[in-house]
Amino acid sequence: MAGVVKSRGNLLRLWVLFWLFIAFVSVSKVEARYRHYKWEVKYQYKSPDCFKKLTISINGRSPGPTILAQQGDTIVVELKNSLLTENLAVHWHGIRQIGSPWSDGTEGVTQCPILPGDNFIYKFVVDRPGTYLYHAHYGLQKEAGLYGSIIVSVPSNVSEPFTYDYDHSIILNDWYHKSTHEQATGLSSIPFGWVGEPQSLLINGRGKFNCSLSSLVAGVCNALNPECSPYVLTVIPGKTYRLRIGSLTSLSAISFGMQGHNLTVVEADGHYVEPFVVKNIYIYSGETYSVLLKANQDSSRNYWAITNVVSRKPSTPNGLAILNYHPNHPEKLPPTIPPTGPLWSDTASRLAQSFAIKAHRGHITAPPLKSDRVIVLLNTQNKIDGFFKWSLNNVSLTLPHTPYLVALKFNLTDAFDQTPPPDNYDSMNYDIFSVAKNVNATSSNGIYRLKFNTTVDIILQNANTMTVNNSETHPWHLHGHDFWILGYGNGKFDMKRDPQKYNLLNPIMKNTVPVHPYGWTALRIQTNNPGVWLFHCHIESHFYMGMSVVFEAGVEKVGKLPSTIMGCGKTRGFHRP
Ligand SMILES: *[C@@H]1O[C@H](CO)[C@@H](O)[C@H](O)[C@H]1NC(C)=O
Ligand SMILES: *[C@@H]1O[C@H](CO)[C@@H](O)[C@H](O)[C@H]1NC(C)=O
Ligand SMILES: *[C@@H]1O[C@H](CO)[C@@H](O)[C@H](O)[C@H]1NC(C)=O
Ligand SMILES: *[C@@H]1O[C@H](CO)[C@@H](O)[C@H](O)[C@H]1NC(C)=O
Ligand SMILES: *[C@@H]1O[C@H](CO)[C@@H](O)[C@H](O)[C@H]1NC(C)=O
Ligand SMILES: *[C@@H]1O[C@H](CO)[C@@H](O)[C@H](O)[C@H]1NC(C)=O
Ligand SMILES: *[C@@H]1O[C@H](CO)[C@@H](O)[C@H](O)[C@H]1NC(C)=O
Ligand SMILES: *[C@@H]1O[C@H](CO)[C@@H](O)[C@H](O)[C@H]1NC(C)=O
Ligand SMILES: [Cu+2]
Repeated sequence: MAGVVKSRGNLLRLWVLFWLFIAFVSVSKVEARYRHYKWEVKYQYKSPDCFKKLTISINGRSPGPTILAQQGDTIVVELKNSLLTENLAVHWHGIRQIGSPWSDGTEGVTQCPILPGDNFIYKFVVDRPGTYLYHAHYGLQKEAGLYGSIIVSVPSNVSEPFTYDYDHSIILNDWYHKSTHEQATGLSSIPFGWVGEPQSLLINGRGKFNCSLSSLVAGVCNALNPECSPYVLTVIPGKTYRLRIGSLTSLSAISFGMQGHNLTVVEADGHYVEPFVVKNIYIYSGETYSVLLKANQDSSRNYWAITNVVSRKPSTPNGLAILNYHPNHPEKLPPTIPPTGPLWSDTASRLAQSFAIKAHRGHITAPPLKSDRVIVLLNTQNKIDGFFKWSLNNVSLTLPHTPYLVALKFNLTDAFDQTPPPDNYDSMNYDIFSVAKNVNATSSNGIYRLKFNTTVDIILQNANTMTVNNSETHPWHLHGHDFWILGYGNGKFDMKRDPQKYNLLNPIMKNTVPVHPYGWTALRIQTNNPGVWLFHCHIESHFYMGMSVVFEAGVEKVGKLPSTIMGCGKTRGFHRP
């Protein structure tokens, strides 16, 4: 009897302990703040601009789900590649991946591709608050619709240098009707097949293609499809909105504006900006901005939100959304025709806006005053064996089949060219204002090995393309780091004079920056994140055509690599689980 009572007591105690344990586990889970996502990636027919197209979706959606997290959280994304016939890799754009360089999601650099049918787990810490993005990083796959936003809020006891009532994310994109396969084939063929200008601009995955221009069979383009009704942003009169705007265009530099309203820029790529007011914000692929919008205009009507192409002569209609003042009907069209946006060729106003972006006075991270190494990268359009390419200092990057990160950790010296690309170009004899006398370049998969924990300046030098009187805007994106933007200028960078004009007082830090036509942009980075990191033009086709370099720093400090990133190229014999 006593034994029974005793064991009952034990049972009870066990029961209580069990629940205490469960309670403890769930509390500690909350404190550790793991955010789990299960994503299935597959093709689906979608009509984001009324034109039916095969689109890569995440859990049925494009743009994909927004990742909402708080600073310090660990994000775990369990990805299933259900594309059937295509590899996959997903990059977490703006997340530095400190301590997890194998989760950067860059095929050929930090991992082997995820094979059709396979699962892959990305796990990383979002160590800084701000507005970030994610997108596919395999071939031209981002263009097919695999993209979305990451929003990292500050801890509840931390305040930001501005206030607002509500938060909205707006993701901008351009959209092509041709498949990525057709585009990639064109880009790597003789004769060359350029992708051309996009068919439409999307705001939160919605745009409008003029269906009467499509001579295709009925049902392919349907102007009344609810999937392509304009995105509606509803506001309450008198309130202030933080719009977290990100661009993941494949080609276009764009401007975004709200009819009749000003926008106050407060954040850029996760860094607080000394606020300034604009009518429209220029945004380059890979950039994010937070702007404050005050709903303080005549609230009896709705307004247009517009995006339009800049920098390239546009042939894409402007993207439109509706700014809806509650309680007007959300689909009530604004009473006026949409504004046109700034002129595409107004390079001066775009340069002026680049200059205006400075670190917030209360949030300045001082840059090192001197650098240990300067790398000048001349951006040129070239030919190699008759194929069109883009190059840096005459070298066009070809990604190796074996990821650099694995090759470097395992000393696989035959996995890529061990000769580093040059730190400069023949600036004395190269005329950046004309088509090069010899447009031929070379291709290589060699990389820049940077000394760990040093300061490196990168000068992006723009030039004329292979077309007379033409220089393009290139948005450069760095993985694994934010850089300080020390300056912009027109013409050829002067190694002696221009550094004297660097802004060392309040330079903004970013992860993506434009180099303007015929201009230069000077960046400073600290090589304090062990790993192998891409630095590339964020225009999909330019990257595909070799407009990229790779930086390695401190790879010997990288911890044990997960075997899930291996299995391809020279790591084929290495174990995959
Ligand atoms: C916020 O709280 C965390 C721990 O809860 C603490 O480490 C941090 O210092 C606090 N920050 C501020 C600005 O109070
Ligand atoms: C659509 O294209 C047709 C045919 O070119 C043209 O007549 C019409 O005005 C266009 N509609 C819009 C809204 O641009
Ligand atoms: C927008 O800013 C400009 C220049 O600062 C100012 O003249 C204009 O009145 C502002 N418009 C609104 C709607 O606040
Ligand atoms: C450039 O490359 C092409 C094709 O390989 C070759 O025919 C041509 O002679 C080269 N031009 C120069 C100036 O070297
Ligand atoms: C690779 O080479 C480095 C330096 O030569 C050495 O320290 C390291 O142990 C080697 N790693 C492997 C996996 O062989
Ligand atoms: C680029 O490389 C090609 C091929 O090696 C060479 O002919 C050409 O002169 C180089 N151009 C420049 C600007 O260095
Ligand atoms: C980086 O270098 C600085 C001095 O330049 C030193 O204080 C710091 O400890 C170094 N950090 C690492 C991780 O080596
Ligand atoms: C060069 O192109 C610009 C537009 O990008 C144009 O305004 C200018 O007139 C052109 N100059 C010449 C000499 O063709
Ligand atoms: Cu480019």
